[in-house]
Amino acid sequence: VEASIPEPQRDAWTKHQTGGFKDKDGFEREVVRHVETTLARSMFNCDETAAYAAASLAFRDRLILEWNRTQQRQTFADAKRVYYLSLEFLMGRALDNAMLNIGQKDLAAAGLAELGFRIEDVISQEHDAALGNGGLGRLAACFLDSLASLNYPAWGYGLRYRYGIFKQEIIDGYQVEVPDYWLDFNPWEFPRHDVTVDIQFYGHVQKSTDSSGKNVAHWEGGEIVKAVAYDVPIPGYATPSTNNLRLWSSKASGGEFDFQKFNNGDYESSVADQQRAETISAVLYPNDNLERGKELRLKQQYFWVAASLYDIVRRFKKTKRAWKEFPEQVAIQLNDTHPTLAIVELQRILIDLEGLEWDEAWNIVVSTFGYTNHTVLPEALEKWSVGLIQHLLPRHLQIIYDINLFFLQTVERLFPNDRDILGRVSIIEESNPKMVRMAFLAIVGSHKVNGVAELHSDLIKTTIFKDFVSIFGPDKFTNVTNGVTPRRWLHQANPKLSDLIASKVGSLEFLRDLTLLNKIENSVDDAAFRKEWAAIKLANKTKLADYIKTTIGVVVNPSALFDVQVKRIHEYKRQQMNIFGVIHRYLTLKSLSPEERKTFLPRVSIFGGKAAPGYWMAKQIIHLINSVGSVVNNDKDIGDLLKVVFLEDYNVSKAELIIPASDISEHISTAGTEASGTSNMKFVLNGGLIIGTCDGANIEITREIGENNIFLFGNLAEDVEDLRHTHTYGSHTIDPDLAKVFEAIEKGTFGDSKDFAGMITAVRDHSDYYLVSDDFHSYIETHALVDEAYKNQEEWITKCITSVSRMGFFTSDRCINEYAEGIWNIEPLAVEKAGAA
Ligand code: Z15
Repeated sequence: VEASIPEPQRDAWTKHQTGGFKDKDGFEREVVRHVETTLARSMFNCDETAAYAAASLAFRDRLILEWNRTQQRQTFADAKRVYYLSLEFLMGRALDNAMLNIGQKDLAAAGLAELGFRIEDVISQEHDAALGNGGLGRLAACFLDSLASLNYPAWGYGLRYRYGIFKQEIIDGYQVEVPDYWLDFNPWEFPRHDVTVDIQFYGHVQKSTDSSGKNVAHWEGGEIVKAVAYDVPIPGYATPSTNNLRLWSSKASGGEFDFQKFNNGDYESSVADQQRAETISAVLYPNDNLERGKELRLKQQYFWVAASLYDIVRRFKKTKRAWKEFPEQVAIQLNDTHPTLAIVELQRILIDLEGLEWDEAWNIVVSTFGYTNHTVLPEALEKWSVGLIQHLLPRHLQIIYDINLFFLQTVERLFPNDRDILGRVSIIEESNPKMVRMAFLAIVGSHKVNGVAELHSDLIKTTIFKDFVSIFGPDKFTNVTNGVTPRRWLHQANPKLSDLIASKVGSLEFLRDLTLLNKIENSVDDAAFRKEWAAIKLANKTKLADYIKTTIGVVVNPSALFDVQVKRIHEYKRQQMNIFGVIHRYLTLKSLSPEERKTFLPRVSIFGGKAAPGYWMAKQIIHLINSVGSVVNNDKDIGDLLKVVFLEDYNVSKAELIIPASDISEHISTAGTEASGTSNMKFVLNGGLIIGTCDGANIEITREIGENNIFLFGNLAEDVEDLRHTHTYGSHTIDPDLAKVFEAIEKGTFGDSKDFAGMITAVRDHSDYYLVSDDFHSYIETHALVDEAYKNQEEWITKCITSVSRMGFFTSDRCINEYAEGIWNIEPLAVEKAGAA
C-alpha cells in the first residue's frame, strides 16, 4: 500500500531516521534548534512563549514518528478500524499530556530547568484546544486518549473550527463573549494540503436509465467547497501507539480566489466567494444541549461527514476488498445525531456511485454504524426541515424518503392493526413545516443504539425511543456508562495525589488498570496516609485560593469547605437552586448572633461555566451569582464564613486546577435530565465528595462507592412527571425557605431585583419545570449534613479515600472496551511494549 522506497535509496533513508530526541541532552538540543531555526529566535529573546513553542515542536516530532509507525502497523495488519465522528473534541492542552503519556515529563522538566525555565510556566503558555461545548466534547477527547492507550486502531474525525468555544469575560457581573482565535500558533496540527475532498452542495437530481435498464440518479450542479485535512497526533499512555484525529477545514474550491473576477477588477466579490466557503468551518456553535436548526450548522454537518466518509471509503478501496466486507473493516460511531447524514451519504455512495443494489447497500450501512444518544431533553433533539435538506442536499432527501418508506413498510408488517404507530415512528414528522427527525434516522440506520448511563439508557427505551424497542427488539438498545481518562484527570491534574496513590499501589499501573485503586482501601486506617492525603487536598486548595485572589481579588480561606459547581450553565443543571441555597445560608447567618455564627463551618461557594450567548435565563443566573458574591464577600458580619466566587472562562485547563481542589461538588440536575455527567466522576477520583440527585451516573457512582460516601437528595426521576403535572393542573406552593430567598432578592438585597425576576417567575409563577422548589428543602437539609460531616475531618478523609479506591469502573478505558466488544467488534493491535510508567 505505501509507496515503497527503491533499494538504493533505502539505506540513506534508514541511516538518517532520527527518531526524535532520546535523552535530556537530546531534548535540550532539539529545543535550542527549534528556538534558533524553526522560530528564528535566539537565547537572548527566548521567553516562556518561545520555550513552550520549542518544547512542543520537539515533542511533536516524536509523536509524528510514532504516528507514522502506528499507521503502518495498522495497514500492514489489515485491522478493522473504528472511526469516531464527533462535531466536538474538547481537547484542552496537549503538551503536558504528551509529555506524561510518553513518559518524558521529568526529562523535559530537567532539560527546561537547565535552559532557565520552570516547566509549569512553560506548560501554562498553551492555549486550550476548545473545539467543544461541554460534556459531549470532552467525552470524545477522553475516548481518543483511551483508544490510543489501549492500542485500538481508531481515528477521530471532526471540524477544524477557526474559532472554538468563545472566551467568557465577566464584566460588571455579566457574561461577555470574546472570540477564541486559537490557531495563531498551533504546533499540534499538521496541515495535509495534499489530502483534500471536494464537497458538493445545492444543485438538483437527474434521473436516467443506464445500459442495463437500471434507474440511476445523478446529483448535478450546485457548488463545490474544498475540505482540507489537518491531522492531530493522539499519543497513547505508556505505549508507542499514536492515533490520528483528522479535522477538516473548508476552503474555496477555486483556489485562493476567483482569478477571472480578480482580473476583471472585481476584487471584492473574488474574495467574497472564498470567505463564504471558509465560513463553513469558521465557528463552533456555542450551544450545549440545544439545537437551533441553522442552515450553516447543517452545512457544517454535511461538509464534515462527506469529507470523512470519502476518506474512509478511499482507505477501504485500497484494500481491494468486496463491498460486503466493508463492515469487517470499518466501524463508524455517531457521537449524537450530529453526524447522522453519514448514514445517508454512505447509502448514496454505494447505490449512486458504486452501483450496489439498495438492499445490499443498506445491509452494509446498518452493520457499519452505531449511534450514541446523549440526551432526552426535547430541545436538544435534532430536527431539520424537509425544505432545508431539499435545498441543500436534494439527493439525500430522496434517499431519506426511501429509507423511511422501507422502514415504515416493515413497521406495517409487524403491527398491521396499529393505526398510530406509523405516525409516531416516521422519520418524517408530518408537521408544518415537515421535519426530518435525526434521532429516528440514526436508530434506523445503525445496528446498535446506546445511552451513556444506566438510568439514561433505561429512559430512552421507555420514553423517547419506546416504539423502536418494540420494532427492533431490545437487543438493539444498550448501555455504555461514560468514563473519564485517569491520565489527564488524575495523573496530570493532580500529580501529588497520583504519586501518593502509586506509593500504596506499588506503581503507576493503576493508570492503565483503574480497578487497582482498590488497593488503597487497605490504607484508610493508616493515620499517616490520611494525613498525607489531607495535606495534598489542602495544597490543591491553596493553589486554587491563590488563583482566586489573583484573578478576581477575593481572599478565601483554604481551610474552609470548598463547594464547587462548574459546568455549562443550564436550567436543568440547576445552578439557580445552588445560588438560592447560598442566599438561604447568607440569610441564616445574618439572622444569628455573632456568637451563634461562630458554630458555622466556613464555606467557599465556587461557580464556573459558560452560558450559550442566546440563553437569556442562563445569563441571568450568572449575573445573580456575581451579584450575591459582591454583597456577601464584602459583608463584615460574614467574613470567612461565606464567600461566593464565579471563576470566569471555565475550560479544560481550569478544570484541571479546580477539580483537585474541591471538597464537595454539586451534580444537582432535575432527576432524569442529565444523561450521565462526567465531571462527577472526575471530582470523586480526585478525592472530593459530591452532593447530587439520583440522576445520570450519580446513581452508579453511589452503587460503586457506597451510599455513606455520597450526599443524595431530591425527588426521583419516576416522580418528576407527576410533580410537573401537579404544578400545572393542581396546587403549586413554594417552599417557605425558598420564598424567603425570593423575598430578599425582591427587596433589592443583591441589586435591582428586576434583573433577576425571570429566575423567580420561572419557579413561582410558571410551572417550575425543573422542580427547584420541590427539591429545595431536601437540598438545604443535605447541605447541613455536609457541614456536619466535614467537621469530623478524619471521617471525611476516610470517605474520600474509600470513594477513590472504588472508582475503578469509571475509567474511559472500561467504557471503550465495552464499545469495542459490544458495538464495534474491533480488537487492540499488539505493539512492542515500550514507553512510560
Ligand atoms: C452535551 O454536552 C451532552 C448531551 C448533548 O445532547 C449535547 Cl448536545 C451536549 C452531554 C450530557 O448532557 C451529559 O449528561 C453527558 O455526560 C455528556 O453529554 C457525555 O455523554
